[in-house]
Amino acid sequence: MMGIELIQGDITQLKVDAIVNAANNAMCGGGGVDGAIHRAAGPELLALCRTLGGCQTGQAKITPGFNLPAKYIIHTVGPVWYGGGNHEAAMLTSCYQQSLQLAHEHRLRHIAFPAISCGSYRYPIAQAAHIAIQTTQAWLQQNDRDLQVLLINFEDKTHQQFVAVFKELYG
Ligand code: AR6
Repeated sequence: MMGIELIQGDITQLKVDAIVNAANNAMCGGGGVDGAIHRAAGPELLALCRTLGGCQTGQAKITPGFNLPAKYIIHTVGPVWYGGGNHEAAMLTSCYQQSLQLAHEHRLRHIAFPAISCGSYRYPIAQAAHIAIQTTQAWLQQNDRDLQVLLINFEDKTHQQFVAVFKELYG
């Protein structure tokens, strides 16, 4: 499938144009992938994030990558899963679209997403995988056929769930 690759690994190690961070509204760091990115990027990241006024759920903001191998970090805030009746799907879709749009505006060619909302925010993995894959696919087709997108999962189990959804969608 055009421009999308599913891999297992640690997003902080990737030498891509941008990695996406599953941040929170305050943008002041946290646990999970957010904590790992802040540790690897170094304290300058937190100092800059504190000046950005936070980030609304479904929105995205870009910063340099500081000490990371990646040039930029695109911070997006996924929805907390409250059962699905609270606009969770629309907000998760928006996270992917806004992050891809920012990458496009900065003329980036290669970006990587973690499984946004799939940890502390409890989004069901298979449903999140559908949104990640279908939203990215549709966005690339309509807006930027040269952008390469990695969907990276830290844990093998969630990676396998993403692979299963990809096969279900595209064979
Ligand atoms: N590389 C790739 N994926 C990772 C890594 C890594 N180094 N570390 C964890 N993951 P989470 P959320 C996976 O909880 O659900 C934070 O405290 C992890 O296995 O990081 O959007 C923020 O500050 C899971 O599949 O993000 C927010 O408060 C996925 O990344 C809140 O958690 C997302 O899990 C955001 O929750």
